[in-house]
This record gives sequence, C-alpha cells and structure tokens, in this order.
Amino acid sequence: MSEQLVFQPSAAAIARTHVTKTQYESMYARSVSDPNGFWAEQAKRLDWVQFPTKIKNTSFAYPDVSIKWFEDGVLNVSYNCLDRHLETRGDQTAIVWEGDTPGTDGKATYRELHDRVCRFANVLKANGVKKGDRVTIYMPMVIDTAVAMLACTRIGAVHSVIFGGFSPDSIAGRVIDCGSKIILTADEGRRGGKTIALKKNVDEALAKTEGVEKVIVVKVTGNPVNMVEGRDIWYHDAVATVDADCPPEPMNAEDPLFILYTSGSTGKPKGVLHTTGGYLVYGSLTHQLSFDYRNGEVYWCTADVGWITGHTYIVYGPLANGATTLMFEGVPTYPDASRFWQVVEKHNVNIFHTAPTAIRSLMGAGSEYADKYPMPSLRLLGTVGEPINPEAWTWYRTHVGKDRCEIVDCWWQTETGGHMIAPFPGAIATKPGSATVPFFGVQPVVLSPEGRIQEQTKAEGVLAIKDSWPGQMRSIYGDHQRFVETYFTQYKGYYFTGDGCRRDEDGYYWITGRVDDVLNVSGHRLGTAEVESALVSHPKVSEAAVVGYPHDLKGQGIYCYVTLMAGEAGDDALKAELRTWVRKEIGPIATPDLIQFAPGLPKTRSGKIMRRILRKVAENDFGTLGDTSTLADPAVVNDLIENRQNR
Ligand code: 6R9
Repeated sequence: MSEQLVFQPSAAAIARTHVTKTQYESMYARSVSDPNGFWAEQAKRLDWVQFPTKIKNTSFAYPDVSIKWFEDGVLNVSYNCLDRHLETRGDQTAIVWEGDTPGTDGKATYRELHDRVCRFANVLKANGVKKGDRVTIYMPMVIDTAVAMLACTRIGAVHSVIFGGFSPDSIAGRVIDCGSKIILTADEGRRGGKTIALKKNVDEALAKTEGVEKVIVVKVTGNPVNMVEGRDIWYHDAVATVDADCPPEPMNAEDPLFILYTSGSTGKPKGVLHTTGGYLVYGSLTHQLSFDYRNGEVYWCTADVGWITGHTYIVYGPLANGATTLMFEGVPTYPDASRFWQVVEKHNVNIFHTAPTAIRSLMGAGSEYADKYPMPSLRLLGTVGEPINPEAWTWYRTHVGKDRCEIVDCWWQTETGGHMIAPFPGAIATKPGSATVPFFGVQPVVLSPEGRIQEQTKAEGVLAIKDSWPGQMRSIYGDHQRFVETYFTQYKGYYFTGDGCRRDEDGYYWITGRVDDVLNVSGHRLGTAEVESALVSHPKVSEAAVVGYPHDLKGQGIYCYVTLMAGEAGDDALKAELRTWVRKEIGPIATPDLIQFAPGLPKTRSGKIMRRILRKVAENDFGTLGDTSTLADPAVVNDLIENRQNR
C-alpha cells in the first residue's frame, strides 16, 4: 500500500463482515466474467411474483443504447419493503423520525408503515391515480413522505420527488416535463427553526402550469394555508374514508419506478428514469454490503429524500433489507453544532451517513461539539455527495468515529441508482479522500480526454464505466435521445460519468470532481447553464457566465460574471437583487456567492466564452491563464483580474 495514510479494517469489522477480502476479490471477478450468473443469484434477495429467467440484456453501443435487467421478472417494490417483513419483524421499528425541534420524534413499525402505505395508496386510487401515472411529491422530511413514495410503488404509479428547497418555477418545470396530474405536498415544512411554505410554493407553481387536477395536502405544522375548492384535498380527510386493504400491483422489472430530476451541463434538469427490479436489487445489495448492515441495527442517513441518496439509502435500500432507518427533519447546526451527535446518542445509531459539506461545517464549528459525545453505539461512518478532503475525512474518523469506526466514502450518482465505488468495510483498507474500489459488476475505466483507455494501473483522466449494472438509469423521461447523447456519445461504448479521477498504484480511485459544467455546491448538483439562464432572465442583465470556485464549507461556491444592459449601474444593491432573483428562480441552493460585473466576457473569435479563463480568475489563480491567443479582445481579461471578487 502506498500514498499517505492507509487504515486497515478494524478487527471488529473483519470479524463481522458479510464479505471478506478474498470473497470480495472472487465475487467481483465473477460479477464481471459471469454477470448473468452473478446477478441471478443476487436477485434472490428479493421476493418476486415471477422470478426472472432473463438477467442482463444491455448495450452501450451508440446509437442503440438499451438497458434491461431481469426483464421477464415480476415484483412489487412496496411488497418487498413492507409485506414480506410483517411475519418476521412486523413490530420492529421501520422508520424512526426525529423532528427539527429537539424533543419531537416519532416512529412507525413495519406493520404500521404497511397500514399507512396501503391507506395512502387507496387515497391515490380514489383520486384517479393509475399504474404508470406520474405523481409529484413536494414534501418535507416526515414519515408521510416515505409513505407517499411507497404508496406510489404499491399501485405502480411513478413518483417524481422534488426537493423542498426548490422554487415554484422549478416545480412548474418538473410537473410539466413529466405530465403529472397530481401533487402530494404539505402545508409547511420545518428546517432549522424556520418554516418552509410548501403549499404556497405549489400554489405559485400551479399558477404557471395547466393539467394538475389534484393537490393532496398533509398537515405538518398546522398553520393556515390556502385551499383551492375542487382541487385541493386534506390528506387527513381523504384517508378517513378509505379501506386499509390494498393489494400490491404486480410490476414488470422494467416498469418505471420513479423519475428524479437532476442538473446536467446543458439545458433544463433531466428526468432521470429508474425502473423496478434492477434498482431494488442493486439498492438493497449496496445498502447491506457497503454498510455491512445487520438485523437490528439503527441506520441513519442525513440526506433529504428529495435527492437520490434519500431515495436509495433512506427509503428503498434499508426498507427492502428490513432495517431500522432514521429520518431527520432538521439541519446539522440547529439548535447548535452538536445536534447530530445528540440524535446519534438518543436513538443509539449504529451507522451514520452524511455529506462532506456537513462534516466540514461541523469541523469548522469546533471539535468540542463532537468530543462531548462518546456515541458508543456508532460503528460505521459514511460520506457521500462530493469529494471529501483528507483533512475532513480524518477529522470525521477521529472526532466522530473516535478512531474506532470504519469510514465508507461512497462515490455514485443519481444516474447510477446506487453505490459504484466504495470500500467494503470489513474487507477493503481505506485511504482518506479515496472512494477506493468498485462495487460488484462495476467496471470503471480511466480515459484520456481524447478517449484513449488508460490500461496501466496508475492513471489519471475522466471516469467512465465499461458495462451496465442493475441500478443504472434506463433513460431520460420522455427523451431517450438526450439520454444517449448525454452519456454515450462523448466516449463511444462507455457510460461517461462527467467526473474526473485518478487511479493510484493500488488500483484505488480518487474522484477529483466534475469535468463538465456541473457545479457541486454542498453536495447539490447544479448546472452552470441553469444559473446563467436565471441571471439573463433579469431585465438588467445582458449576459452571464457562471463557474465554480473552491469554497471552504460548500466544496464549490458559485461565481457569476454578469454583463449588464447598457446604462445599468453594477452596484451592491443590484448584486443583492440578483441574488434574490436567482434564489426565486431556482431555489436557495443556487444563491450566487460572488458576483462580478464585467463590461465584457472573454470570448474566442468564434464567440465561445472561454470558461477556462473565468475559472482561473474565480480561483484567484490568474498567474497561469494558459493560452489566451485565441481571445477576441485580450483587454477584457485585465479588467476581469482587476475587479476579481475572490481575494
Ligand atoms: C449520490 C450523489 C453526483 C456527483 C458525482 C460526483 C459527486 C458524489 C462522491 C462524489 C467524490 C464521492 N460525488 N459522491 N465525488 N466522492 N463519494 O451525490 O448523486 O447528486 O447525482 O451527484 O456528485 O461529482 O458525479 P448526485
């Protein structure tokens, strides 16, 4: 082993592991040489109405990309997450809920959850929802949100969960794109002592869209909201009149399960489409093995269900495995920076999974918050969402894990459905900052920017994947061509991840971040094009270019270069106005950190904005701008440097 620090799995982790190092190696080899045999065996972890006889039928060959797994299998996701556990663990807690306000909590056993899901499903049916219909969910972190998702899967409806931080415009765009006729929401959400006006946002979104016939509103805070006669229904009223019995709809393994919108490098967010069988096999297997989950353990992933991590690793993976999964409504720093650790001790959490941005902000608040809590129940710590700097990794291990917990850094994407590169905790030694080695069936390749495959172990380039795995997205909803163009054209024959990476001499992968125009702000994906189009929709803005720059807490900050309409003055008041504008257009996560008014942007003679230069200036690294000979007007650059905002 080489490269700085290496941590071998602890004796305790080795003693309990589902997969030893030797098993990892032989199983990985088989998953690649005999995917049909390997995944047929793994599929047995689910209960099928009809077990598949066809396992893998996939092609990455441009332009006929097609991905099918278990294609003649029949199953139901909610059955696998609920019904099949009733006999053995009906009274076990399925979901522990911890509210935003300390002292508020709740829980649902598997039996209770099953009952709630069946009733919610009947409410959906009573409101006209049928198999294949798209259902938009814009809800906070409460148990009813998981219930709503599972209720959709019970009747074969396709959910599209929208993160509660997105704006009315973002909701409208997503509702229109998937043609959803029903929205499930709540009066308000709670986060960090504040309320979020979910219903009000839905009302504003619906003022801009047609086609939504029903809005079902769950009462969460109880504050008054506007209810539109004939369209809006209180959930508690609707549920009072339905039956508790709702048989699960038998679904084909390749029937759509959900759509989740995510940012890409161009255009509007894409509706990433996942299907039923492959997603659940992959999500449950990765949940069990990456965290070495054992029956009876309490597992807590701090993500929001509005993101893929919440889908796979709060709801579907854990529940398919009969786990106890914790849902947290709040934020890491409310009421103060010890909240996470209080919750870990209160609920005896064994496995804790969060994001580097949270780790960095808690580290920044001072180690004493974590040091005060011994957290004896903890045995494993996960990190996901962005590259973790070795300093934060080490802090996490020492101050949260007390040097006794395994650290599991999981690299994956909305598109991949589940973990792709992550250490098996009792098998794989870890190195701070590396997501380590591929999961079963995942064949990473490192390509040169020109697309040459780097055969030698030690290599650097862009990360692509050679062949399909069951959790892979199947398409972009309503636009298969865009799916093919986005992921399979740049490097023919491979799935292109959009990430850069380094592979060290031990074959460990180190993800270096996006190589396309996608920002990762506090673990949230954001296309620079989205922020740019929000900016240029402001009447005073003529042109905008947005780039990322290193930010201590957020990982990346949002740096905006803005050219104003003739005669407009770029002052602090306008900066504040533009910040509010972008928040309103997209949501608070897109709020610009730095805005620089620029009389002109650096362009090539053919009119292309030279982002490389803008990135360098934003990084305050303007000494090495590289080749500027193709610039149409070199004077522009001097002005940019002189007025740079990141000093
Ligand atoms: C799961 C999720 C995906 C992008 C991905 C990469 C970054 C996620 C990471 C990581 C380094 C990790 N990313 N996990 N980078 N190490 N462990 O976050 O999905 O929101 O689609 O973002 O996030 O850049 O391409 P998603």
